[in-house]
Amino acid sequence: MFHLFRSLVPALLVSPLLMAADEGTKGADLTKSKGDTANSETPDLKGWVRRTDPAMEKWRDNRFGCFIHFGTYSILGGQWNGKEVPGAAEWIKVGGRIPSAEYDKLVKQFTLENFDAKKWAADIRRMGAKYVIITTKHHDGFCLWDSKLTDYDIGSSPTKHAVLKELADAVRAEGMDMYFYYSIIDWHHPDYRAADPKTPEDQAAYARYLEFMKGQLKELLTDFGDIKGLWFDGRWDASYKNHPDIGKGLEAWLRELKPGIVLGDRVRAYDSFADYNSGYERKLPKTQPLLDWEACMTIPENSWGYHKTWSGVGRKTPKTLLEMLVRSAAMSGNFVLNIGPKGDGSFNEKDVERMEPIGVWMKSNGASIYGTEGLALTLPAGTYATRKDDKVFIHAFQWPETDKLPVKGLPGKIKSCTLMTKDGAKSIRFEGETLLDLPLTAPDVLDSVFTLEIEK
Ligand code: H79
Repeated sequence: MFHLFRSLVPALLVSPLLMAADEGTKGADLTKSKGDTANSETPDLKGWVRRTDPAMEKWRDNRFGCFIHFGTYSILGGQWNGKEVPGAAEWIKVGGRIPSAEYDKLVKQFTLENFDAKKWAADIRRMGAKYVIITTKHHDGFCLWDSKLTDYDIGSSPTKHAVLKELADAVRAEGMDMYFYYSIIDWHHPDYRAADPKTPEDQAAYARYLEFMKGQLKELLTDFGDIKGLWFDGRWDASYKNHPDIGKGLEAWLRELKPGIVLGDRVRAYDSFADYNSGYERKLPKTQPLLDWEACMTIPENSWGYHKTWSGVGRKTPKTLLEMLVRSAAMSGNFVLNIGPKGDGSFNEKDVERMEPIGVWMKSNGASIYGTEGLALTLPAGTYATRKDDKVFIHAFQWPETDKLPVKGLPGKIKSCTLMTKDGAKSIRFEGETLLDLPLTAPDVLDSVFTLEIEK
């Protein structure tokens, strides 16, 4: 069923009807967007050098981030003319073949009567995330801040809220780091080109677009306080991908503008990595990559923006999402969970139902995630290991079927072992590398964590 859906959607997108429907996207050939694919799982690091400065160490220590997809598409919630549009809700302009004249009217409906940046930040902090990445501009080109370089922005909407400014301040007030997502693709800007520009006119237009983009990025890094990094998207169009010097030049310019900035490798054109591999979209690596990496994950199968109904494959459970976070930490990577707030500015209850239990777990077990790295042990299925200093954390998503748990390959002898329960950490007996006399049932319905202190 799902595979059928997947093969149908691109077919729908190459329809000549779509091409004819939208005059406003001349330069941006919407059918050409193939999406990003992870760059690695290859031992070829392409000259990548591991950063060890404090900004990058902080990025690593954070381990858990929250992505927010928010824009005028959030008003539609995946529906157009009363019908669910197949595909991701933030792609609805394409999937629903909505003409620009219609789509652009959404700006006037962006009232955000229920937006509260402090509540967003507090809820995200309670989930246990240490950093937030928000879509400042997605492929549709709508800007979530009042940019001097375009009127296709929140400044033209009825809302009083300065969403980015309010959110960046609230996120920092909650002790989290603020990151900005920015799409290189722009379905709205007349100078954007998806195809490799060949004529002098197209080349001049695309050069103007790149300057526009730099101007916008400068606003984003200047007017919103300390922004820790940028998360680029949309590097796959030929105009960008075929000219790796553009990305490299942009990156050098950004590093000069903001020393210490953390940049995912989507700023580059697949030819090499920036600070980390950000290509793991809706998937995790199979084995631990050799370089820093981050996975980003949706709750529905494939929608980042708010989706009212989503009749495709169901939404992931808190346990599935938490297991992805733990598996990421166990492979020394970061995990970013996406939420899609509603057009009125309130959170989607379906997202909150997942954020809350993850937050409860993180509150008791955060030490087994933050600042940890992966550790390759021989463990039963559904069991993973992270480590920090002299502590090893064993995560049991699947509770052992006997009262013993063998833990093979520890870096030293076990000095002590505890198991986190509702009444706090309980001491666990062990012999050599085997944990003994385990309770009959898992103390935590999501992930029960053993903390092993290892002799140095
Ligand atoms: O912002 C999120 C996505 O919208 C963006 N990257 C993440 C972080 C992204 N852009 N493109 N892609 C992901 C991959 C392309 C998917 C597509 Fe489709 C398949 C475009 C057309 C067919 C999914 C299904 C989106 C629309 C229909």
